[in-house]
Amino acid sequence: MIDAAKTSRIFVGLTLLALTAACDALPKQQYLQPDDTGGSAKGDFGAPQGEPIKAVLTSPPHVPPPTGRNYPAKVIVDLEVREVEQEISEGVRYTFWTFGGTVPGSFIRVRQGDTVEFHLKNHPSSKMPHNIDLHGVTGPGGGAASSFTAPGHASRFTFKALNQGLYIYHCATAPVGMHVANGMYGLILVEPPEGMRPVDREYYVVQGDFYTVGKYRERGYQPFDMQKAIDENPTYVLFNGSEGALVGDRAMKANVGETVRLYVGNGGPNLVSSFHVIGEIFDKVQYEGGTRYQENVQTTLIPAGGAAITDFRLEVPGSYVLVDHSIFRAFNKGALAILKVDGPENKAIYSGKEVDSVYLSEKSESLAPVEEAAAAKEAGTLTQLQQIKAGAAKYKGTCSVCHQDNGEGLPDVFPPLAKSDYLMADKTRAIGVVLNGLTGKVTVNGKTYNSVMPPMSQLSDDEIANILTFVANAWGNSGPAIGAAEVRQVRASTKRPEGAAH
Ligand code: HEC
Ligand SMILES: [Cu+2]
Repeated sequence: MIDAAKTSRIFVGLTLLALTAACDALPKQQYLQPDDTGGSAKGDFGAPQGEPIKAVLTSPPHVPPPTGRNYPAKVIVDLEVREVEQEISEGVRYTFWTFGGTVPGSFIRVRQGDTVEFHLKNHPSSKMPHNIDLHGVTGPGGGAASSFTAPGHASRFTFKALNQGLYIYHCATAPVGMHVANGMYGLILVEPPEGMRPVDREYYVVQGDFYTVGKYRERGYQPFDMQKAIDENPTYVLFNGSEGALVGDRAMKANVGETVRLYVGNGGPNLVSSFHVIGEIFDKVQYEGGTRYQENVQTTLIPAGGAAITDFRLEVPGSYVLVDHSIFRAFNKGALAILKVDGPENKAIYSGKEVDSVYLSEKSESLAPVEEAAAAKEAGTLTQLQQIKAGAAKYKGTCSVCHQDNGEGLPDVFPPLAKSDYLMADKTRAIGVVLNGLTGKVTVNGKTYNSVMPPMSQLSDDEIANILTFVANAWGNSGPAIGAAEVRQVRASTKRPEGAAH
């Protein structure tokens, strides 16, 4: 008796036999079409020529210059692993494990066909052994096995960069997830033999997800949280390893009329990125870091351990916001960066209003006042003026979307905070409004509103204290400072509506 499984096995076998026969009949060249960029079979241009070249490595967001070569060379890459304590968010310290002292690690740029002699050093102050797996390497482990390096040691391995493209590299030492989560990734570009299409500016951005024991923006030193990492529940989702990496004074810059290329990676360890630039359309995207490009793309998906090359021309000045369009990550976990474009307006293309404060929130401004207030609080010297300044920075984009920049609100919809009798009458009640929201009829300065203010309890006690101190002393208001302890007390003694943050 022949059962169904057996029949299908025989069928598959026969089909494979037929296919194999067909393949054998094809001439070899048909495997690689004339316009084929080749893959590994075409990437070997023979032995390295000339003197060995030391690779130029750059820290993010900078990209090394083009190799400018038309022959394969021996390229020496010197990369040092360092474990460093740095800021992940204002006032939040985290121990990053890095390739070259930065997250992402140094950008490496070589040409297809180059022979890369890779030197990996691990700084003597490191606590952990590390290695490197480059996705651009052809060979088991991508270099990982040959590059295991204990603290204070160095290792060396060599590979030929056979495939062109943009590749992630990362540490692959156990526990691998933890090494990657601590920032151990970067990009290596293997240029096509003819070089990249020329553009005016190139930048280097890598997304990563981070897991801390404390909540988002909880201050002080924060250790890595293994359980959150296993649960894929990040505290932060960031471009270039820090909330402040690419905003304010550190925003990327360009001018109207220029073409910009972003080499974008996703280090993971867990999330995939819906990479988007608010206010721009990618003219070209080499999706997945590969050879072909797609045109006119709004959002490109970048897998964990993957990359993309996005090119676009800038027609209109202003601030363009890079986000992960899984949008809570942008507004509540930090996945936001800014490209600041200068130049003349072009009203025929865009009428000229600046990007919404909703998108930029406090990111467009310097967060210096917020940091200053936090430092003063820690030192026990916080003044009302410092709270007002910090609160002003946070009010923008948080409360101003409804109550407006001038505190006047909008007639019949949003009550005013400027000279509000309701606000100024009772500060405990005002704290409660921010924490728990407000619904139903409320009378402000003789006018009745019947609308809904959502709870804003996702803000920290410090943030609420500073915002309310600002609000109570702006636009003609004058009142006492409100302390974080008072906010904490109201948080503990009142109940938030269901679904609000704790
Ligand atoms: C999404 C819109 C929105 C946001 C954002 C918002 N509010 Fe409100 N707020 C309202 C509305 C609507 C009311 C009136 C609610 C009602 O009618 O019951 C209100 C009422 C108030 C009141 C009491 C009435 C008054 O005018 O004095 C205060 C105080 C207040 N908000 C402060 C804030 C502060 C501070 C923030 C930022 C942390 C903020 N709000 C953010 C919409 C908003
Ligand atoms: Cu490592």
